[in-house]
Amino acid sequence: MSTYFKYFSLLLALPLHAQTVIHLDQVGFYPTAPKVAVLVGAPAGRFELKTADLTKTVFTGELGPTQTYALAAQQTRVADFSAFQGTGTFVLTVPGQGQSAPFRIQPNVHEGVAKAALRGYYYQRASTALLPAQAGPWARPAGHPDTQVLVHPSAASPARPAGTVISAPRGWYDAGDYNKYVVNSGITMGTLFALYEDFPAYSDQLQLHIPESQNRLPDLLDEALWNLRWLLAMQDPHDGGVYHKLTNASFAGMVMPAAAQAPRYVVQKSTAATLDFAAVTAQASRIFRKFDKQTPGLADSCLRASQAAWTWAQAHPAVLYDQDAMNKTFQPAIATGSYGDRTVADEFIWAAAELYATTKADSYYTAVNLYPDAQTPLPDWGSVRTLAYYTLARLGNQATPLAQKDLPALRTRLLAAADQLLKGAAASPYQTVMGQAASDFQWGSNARAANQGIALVQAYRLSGNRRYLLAALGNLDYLLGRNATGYCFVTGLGSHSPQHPHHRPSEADGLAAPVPGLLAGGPNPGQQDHCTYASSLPPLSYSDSVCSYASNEIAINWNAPLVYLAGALEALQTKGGLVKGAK
Ligand code: 9MR
Ligand code: 9MR
Repeated sequence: MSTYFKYFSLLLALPLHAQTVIHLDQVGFYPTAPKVAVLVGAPAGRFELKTADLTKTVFTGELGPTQTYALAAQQTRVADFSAFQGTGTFVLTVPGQGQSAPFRIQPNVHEGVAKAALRGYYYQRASTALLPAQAGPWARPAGHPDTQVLVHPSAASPARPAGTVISAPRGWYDAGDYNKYVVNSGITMGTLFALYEDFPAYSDQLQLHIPESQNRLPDLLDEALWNLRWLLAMQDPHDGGVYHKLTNASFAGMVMPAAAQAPRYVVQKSTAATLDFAAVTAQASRIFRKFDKQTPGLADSCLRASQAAWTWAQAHPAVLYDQDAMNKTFQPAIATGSYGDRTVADEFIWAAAELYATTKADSYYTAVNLYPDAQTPLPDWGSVRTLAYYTLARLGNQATPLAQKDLPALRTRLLAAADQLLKGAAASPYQTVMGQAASDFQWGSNARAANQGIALVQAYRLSGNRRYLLAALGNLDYLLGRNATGYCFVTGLGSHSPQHPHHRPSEADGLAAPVPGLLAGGPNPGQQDHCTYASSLPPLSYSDSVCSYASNEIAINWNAPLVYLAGALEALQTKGGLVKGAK
């Protein structure tokens, strides 16, 4: 098709009023939860909620006063239909402005989001074919067996000189690329395991329709096990240290996994990777302990691996991963993602806390200063301290007396952090915690929104105060469409979602629809990819193009907090009054 013709037919395909004028959670709403949509540039007037066939108006209201969202240079108005508590499929119409695509109001409305986002990991599996029975049209041959991985010269040790062949199959591809990074796997697994531990009953019943669905392990743990088995192979059994990543020397082309056959290496061990490994394997040990019959010996081997990693890290407390420096000394040069964390005090805190929670040995609790200052940084791949706090807070009276002494202060700290997030949110143009500060918009901003949501869920769990839960829901609404771009940022969900993520399989598989259940990185004014963007304003700096790895890649550490947030809201919907007297 000529470009001109493509453009012309696109114009014809556009409805008179583009749907994205009405920015709302395109998946839907819980019956007794707040329900708002945001309109950009609309005059004062009425809005109507109609049945999907447009025959019946079930609710009418007045648009709110105009507000200025300075960061996006938008004039906004809110359509608030919280008072409507019926269930079904509806559209929101604003006479003269347009109408939304159909969305649902019902209990369990975000169940499909939690499941799709978890199934996203299945599609990221390395070393296995995806079969049509589970993967549908996205079935594909196996790629990256990773049974013949070379020890890179940077990783050489007496027992494993450069060129030694090791086997480290399975795991999830990190993102749009095909490499496997321990640091980023750390926060990813930590977040998924946190969902499991915070909401075990909910997690146990999740059916994901993955190859292991018929076995006697919860599907969430089956999926996590795919990555855990790989992680365990990233530890050098001779000394307990953990390789920073398993990678190609440079990024593969935009090809399917099976076509990407360049040599694979494990590179230098690092303190950050080793501590993240220690934290995750400690978590895994206590979670899989319950499933000793299904996974014999796993809990024990995870704990041994964790302790060996911890010992290595204590002996090597500052081995940072500096790819540029490494490339000056060793060949081949490595050009893939670096995850080069420069401070590991937080990784020490996280590993110590997880080992403490698993063993209840006070020696781990006192091994490092768990509370070095008053901060509660929002988790990301390079900042994992607050993951420790979530774990310690969860222990409650399961903690030893030593740790229990600190729990009141920890509770105060986590609530204060959540209060900080809440500030100004309710009165803001989009009524969301996310997006009030320009600093919210960085590489992977959507994960920031989801991690804010987790912080708010944690505060709700500690206080029972519904305000926190509603703000967490607001951030989920943000991710699903109530944001300045009007995109539902999860592939395959909603009515206006990313079509061209920077994701090799989605680009190379010849299907129009991208692989489903993947969260795009989101608005990022850094625009490090130098692609074409419609705007450089922080909340609008998003480009749904395969070129845009800085705003439109997907990544395992971004999907995980989405899984947590959607899962937690589903698990809490009746307790938090999102659904009252559910039928
Ligand atoms: O595809 C790569 C993506 O996974 C990374 O996040 C990104 C930043 O490290 O880099 C991408 O690879 C690009 C490379 O950095 C520069 N040349 C173009 C590559 C993408 O097509
Ligand atoms: O998420 C990472 C982001 O914080 C960094 O700024 C960016 C550049 O180093 O890299 C991101 O991680 C990418 C990784 O390096 C390679 N796989 C894709 C990841 C997501 O873009």
